[in-house]
Amino acid sequence: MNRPHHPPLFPALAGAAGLLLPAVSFAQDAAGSAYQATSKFNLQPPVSDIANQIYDLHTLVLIFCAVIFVLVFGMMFYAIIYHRKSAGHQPAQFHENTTVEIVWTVVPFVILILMAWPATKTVIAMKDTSSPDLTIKATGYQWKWGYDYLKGEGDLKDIADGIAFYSTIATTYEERTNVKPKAADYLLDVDNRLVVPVGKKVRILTTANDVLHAWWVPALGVKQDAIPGFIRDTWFKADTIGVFRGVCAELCGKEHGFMPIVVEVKSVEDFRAWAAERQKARTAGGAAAPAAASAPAGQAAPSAAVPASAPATGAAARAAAVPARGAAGG
Ligand SMILES: [Cu+2]
Repeated sequence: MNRPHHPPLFPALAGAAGLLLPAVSFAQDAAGSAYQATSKFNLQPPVSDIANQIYDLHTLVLIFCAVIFVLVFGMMFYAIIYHRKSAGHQPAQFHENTTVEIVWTVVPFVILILMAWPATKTVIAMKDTSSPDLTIKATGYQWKWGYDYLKGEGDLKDIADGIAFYSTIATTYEERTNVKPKAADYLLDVDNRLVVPVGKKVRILTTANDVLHAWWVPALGVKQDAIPGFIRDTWFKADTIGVFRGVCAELCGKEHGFMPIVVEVKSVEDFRAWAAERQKARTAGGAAAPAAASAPAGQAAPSAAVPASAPATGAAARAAAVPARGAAGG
């Protein structure tokens, strides 16, 4: 595993859970991907510093819970079995016992501090969206995501500025209803992936067009509500090239389960090439936008309808992206 940050806090435990997988399982783009290569009983392998911290916090707190569980239940069953009334034991009295009261106040307090200290550090780091290399707005719609690459700040601010598209589930209705066999990334595949560069700080602004949604990609350690009329932000810096999947994490209506998120992390050079290609298509498609918006029927129809309520510039930019959607989605 390519892990530029510190190793897992408890490698033996993580290893036992089957998490120390070879790097190849993270680099692969094809069916399966990292999402399915992982243990069903643990978190996804983290691919960002924040996700690493979240992983370690999870492990740390789980160990606290396990130790407390064993001690409390061990004590309880020991008392029930060996100090039972039928064996002739009288109950001990602890009323007004200052020592006991101090101990059962101080011990939980210390445990809480031991958990809160690292958790607070991580939460503060999660909220630090300053100095990004790239800024992307993610808008939640019932039921898809819209992405606008913004002219934010940093190295890459001009590269992708103005690129905008919808990202709609690629799983077909036939797959959902068992008419056709289910694809490998069932319910976790989209027509247009969010493409980002590796090792760069990507700031995601979240908002929504209708109801609450939430943009959640576990492997990147990102989860942020998308709220109509408000802008929230979050960030990630992907450690490895690959494809990472998430879902909308806020119950948002009947197709809440059908608006996945797919982030494709490319090398910086590949990202530049991708952005240049998109920019070319955008400028070339500008004049033809109205025709393109009305052309695709069937599956593409909802996206053609949505821009009516979106800002005019965004609508035009997305309309230009529609032909690419049609070609990719088939
Ligand atoms: Cu949603």
